Amino acid sequence: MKFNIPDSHPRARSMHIRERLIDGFDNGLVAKAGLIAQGRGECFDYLLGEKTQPFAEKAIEAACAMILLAEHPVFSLNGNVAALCPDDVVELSETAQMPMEINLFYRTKEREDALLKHMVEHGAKEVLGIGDDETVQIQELQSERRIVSKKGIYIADVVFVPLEDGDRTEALVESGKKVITVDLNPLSRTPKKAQISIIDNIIRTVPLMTQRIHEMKKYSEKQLQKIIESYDNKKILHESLQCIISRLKELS
Ligand code: PTJ
Repeated sequence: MKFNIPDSHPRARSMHIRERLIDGFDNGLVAKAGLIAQGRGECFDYLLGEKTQPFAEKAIEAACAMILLAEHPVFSLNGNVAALCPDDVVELSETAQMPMEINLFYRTKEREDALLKHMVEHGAKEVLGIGDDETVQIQELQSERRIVSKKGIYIADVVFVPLEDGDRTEALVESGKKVITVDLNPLSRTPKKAQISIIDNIIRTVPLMTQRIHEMKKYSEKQLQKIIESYDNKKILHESLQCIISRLKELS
């Protein structure tokens, strides 16, 4: 059932975003746990002021440099991200020449089929990890996320894994890959394990990354390298927590 959210509602934007997840769940894209994950994310977004903060901008710049320097960057896509911003995902994947691969924690054939259909409807030309695409298993991992594409995550040197669980991030890092994540919760295990953690809402991050990739394509390899070398993920996580602390102080 569709509910009318008046534009005058002070939380209209957030509620419209929430509706995308609910529609995604009704259409078989989003896992039940995905609705819970969104609620958790919303809470941290409140604390972060619902805007892209300077520490997230720095992480976005480093992430774009890493993707531009990568030989095989891959965008690992789950149900929440596909439901929240499919057009932006397709645009980023094309701009960065970073193929997308569907990789689900709550993996079912029905969800895979629904996600493939959804992404194709939103302009995706190729989606790895499902259908006829050949897959293999990552040894370090127990969950359903261990099944990866031979043309995608398996050979990737850089994997972009927004809204991820800590185990797989750890497994990917252990297998020698560089991991970039997006997570609103700086206390979560994933941002602690990833090499680059963008503490921001995926809805805001993906279009910003496309914009930065366009700009940074003009940079030399040396410039991109320098950006990565001067990036410190621990400092970024520290700054994000400081931001939450000062906002709470201000609000109280
Ligand atoms: O589609 P599947 O089967 O692969 O499952 C996807 C979910 C998200 C359900 C699964 O990966 C999961 O359970 O994830 P977690 O462990 O709940 O972690 C999700 C993280 O994403 C949490 O730390 C949330 O705070 C964060 N998050 C939620 N919504 C957003 C977000 N981060 C950025 N932008 C959001 N919109």
